[in-house]
Amino acid sequence: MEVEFQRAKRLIDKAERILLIAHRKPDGDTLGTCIALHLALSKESKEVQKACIDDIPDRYTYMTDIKEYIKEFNYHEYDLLIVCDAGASYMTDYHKIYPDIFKGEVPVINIDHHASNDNFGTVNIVDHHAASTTVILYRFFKYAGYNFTPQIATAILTGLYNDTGSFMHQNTSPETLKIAGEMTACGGRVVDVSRNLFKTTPVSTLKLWGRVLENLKVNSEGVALSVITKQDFDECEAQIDELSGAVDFINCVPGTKFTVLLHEDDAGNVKGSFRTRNEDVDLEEIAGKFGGGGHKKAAGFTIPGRLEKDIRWKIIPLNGADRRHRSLRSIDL
Ligand SMILES: [Mn+2]
Repeated sequence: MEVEFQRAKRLIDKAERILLIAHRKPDGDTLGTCIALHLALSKESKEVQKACIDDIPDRYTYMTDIKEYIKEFNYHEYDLLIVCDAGASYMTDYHKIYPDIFKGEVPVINIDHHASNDNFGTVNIVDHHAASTTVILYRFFKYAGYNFTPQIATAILTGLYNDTGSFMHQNTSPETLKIAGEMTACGGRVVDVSRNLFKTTPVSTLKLWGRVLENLKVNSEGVALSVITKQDFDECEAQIDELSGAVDFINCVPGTKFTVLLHEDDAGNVKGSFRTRNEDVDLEEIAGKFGGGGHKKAAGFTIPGRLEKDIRWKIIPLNGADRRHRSLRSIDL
């Protein structure tokens, strides 16, 4: 990592105009990384801008300069691009409007922690084991000698909180807690972060999650199942993305093998999300039977079709779906 830090620092020192790029559908980690870099590099007398193809969610407005993101730009006007927390170059979505953006005409620093990262940068500061991209950024700041102001500390905490699920996921380690302590000592605002990331929820989302709880059943095989239909979304006036996190929330019933949340989407699909806390269950294999995939402890699938309540919930595949999908007719959950 030391060599990459050295190369990245050299690119930064040489550059006068720097563009920081967040990934599409921005989260606390990509935004926290961009903001901490923006604040630090501005102090180094660099001209810095931030870009994101999607709107920045309101919940992040407690961070400094959060609204100052541009959507379009001419990348040739910059001497350096820094891509933050993007698991692959296409995750920024900018390849769609600027096909050659990451081909190296303008040097790219790729700072990230996803296992999927394809090292698309001129310099790649990638650590698959880091809990968040802001953890890597913290180490880089130490290397580069940048100060942790209260605003920078809050931005680094935001990435940490976001990617560890407020220090509840498996990736919570002595290092993440140590960094969180140090950032708090530097004036980082823990309460602002936790309140905005985890304790701010619109009525539509609360109603939708109410449906998830109401529909939750544990079947005779020890599977916790809940279901959200298109009608539920309409009645709660909620969007699909408001369901994110709900499956983790209900994956808490003692004695269950695993948890499934099924929902219909706008495009006529049924989507399933699996979670388990059970060491003996391999969800990648189970989701595979539905034509999906993922990891051992978290997996999912998408099938064209709709949900129908019989004695139990069934997935009714669309006519014309392939044999594998049709064979699901017999599988109820
Ligand atoms: Mn991340």
